[in-house]
Amino acid sequence: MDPTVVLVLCLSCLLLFSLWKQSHGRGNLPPGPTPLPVLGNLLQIDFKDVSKSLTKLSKVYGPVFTVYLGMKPTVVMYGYEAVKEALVDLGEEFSGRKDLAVNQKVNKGLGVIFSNGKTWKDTRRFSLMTLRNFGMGKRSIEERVQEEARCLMEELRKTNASPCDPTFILGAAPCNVICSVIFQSRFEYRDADFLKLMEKFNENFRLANSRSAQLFTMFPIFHYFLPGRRNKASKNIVYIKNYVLEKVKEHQESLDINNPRDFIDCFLIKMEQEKDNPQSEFTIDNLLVTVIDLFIAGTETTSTTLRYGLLLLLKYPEVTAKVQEEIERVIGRHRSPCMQDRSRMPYTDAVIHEIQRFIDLIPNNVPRTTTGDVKFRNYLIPKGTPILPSLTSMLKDDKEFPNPEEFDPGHFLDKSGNFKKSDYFLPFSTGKRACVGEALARMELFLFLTTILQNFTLKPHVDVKDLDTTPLVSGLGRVPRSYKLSFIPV
Ligand code: LZ1
Repeated sequence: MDPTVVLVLCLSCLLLFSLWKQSHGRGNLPPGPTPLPVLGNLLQIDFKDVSKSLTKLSKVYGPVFTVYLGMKPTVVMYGYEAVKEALVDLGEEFSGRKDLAVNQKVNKGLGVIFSNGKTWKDTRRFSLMTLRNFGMGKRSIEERVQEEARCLMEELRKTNASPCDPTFILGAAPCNVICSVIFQSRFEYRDADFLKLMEKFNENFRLANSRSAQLFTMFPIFHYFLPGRRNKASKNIVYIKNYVLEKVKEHQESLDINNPRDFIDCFLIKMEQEKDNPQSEFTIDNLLVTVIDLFIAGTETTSTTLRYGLLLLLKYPEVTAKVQEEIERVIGRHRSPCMQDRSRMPYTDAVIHEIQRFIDLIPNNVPRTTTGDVKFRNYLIPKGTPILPSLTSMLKDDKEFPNPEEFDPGHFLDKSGNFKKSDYFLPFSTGKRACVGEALARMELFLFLTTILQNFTLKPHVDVKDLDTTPLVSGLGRVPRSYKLSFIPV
């Protein structure tokens, strides 16, 4: 048969099949724009800013709607009520994780970010406990962050007040905190192993956050045509796994069950305790994936928030001056900031909340799925349906935060200048999948930013009005445009 005829026949079948699948809408899904065959609602979504497109759609279809990203329906929760009802009130039903296509081969369902079911539950509980400082030995997590903050300050001093792009150094500090928590000790910023490790993670982040990665997520079939990028990402993970495995072996040789030094020691002790349980989730394989997950979650996110935060502090020097005044008054110049200081620093606390609210780092959450068929409001959402709980919809809510597109620490202050909490402040999401690293991230943001502002004045290199604080939006996360600044010693 003529190959053209075969092709046309195949395409027609595919089209009919996708039409059939859509019209036989499994379950009773929420309303939404009519999907095209194969493409779904692709034409209604701007991939430079998915969350803005979802905002527009929510104005037409309400707080719960369905969009077809490709052939598959995804249910969007938009606004505080819908997100809370799903992620908290129906926490268990909405606690599934949708595997990002890039990861399937690599993590084999292990770890804490992309796992599900019992593996996820046991690994999550263990990671939360360990990161909360239960059993991580003598050195607290706070001390580790303070140590890193001091090294960061020394490194910034070495720039001699000359203009620099802060991306590398603000990436190295959070990465090193994770190293300190996992491997016991931090690295020198020029350490070859450390640089190699960072480079591998950075490259994978770029691959995962790219436009083509989003395309792959929607149309996994493209993987078979364009395997190059995925292989590159897998290679990087293999390198990291081998590195971590070497470290694990060193830890096994020097392990003292009564004195765990770090996350790996705690995990090895847990393995030992559960060695007679054939169902135990605590295996070397799971340790390797969990460690990688802590790096994935803990490095780029905190680093981007710090870099975006400094850009905002450059843009609003009057805000920065007030923070510095508060630091001077509460901490002074001669000791390192500590977490106890935060409760006496409402303005600084408000500024950090406002940075996180304004930048809206992960606008559509990390995609979830339903763990079973769920009745939600008047709809029936089938098991395994991808769910996007919009974090933008809460962080940019115009009743909770008047003028939500403006950077204004007043969003978190009452009339007398006390810190004002908001239920809508959920940059770490909420419910059973809420960020495991929230406490650690907030500690780093507070200690790093106060240490920097205690020791340096920030000087921009263009006119303040030319600093562009709108994001370069891409896939999962929002990234600021690049900029230069000088750190002038106080
Ligand atoms: C995550 C992040 C990024 C991707 C997946 C999980 N947790 C940041 N925190």
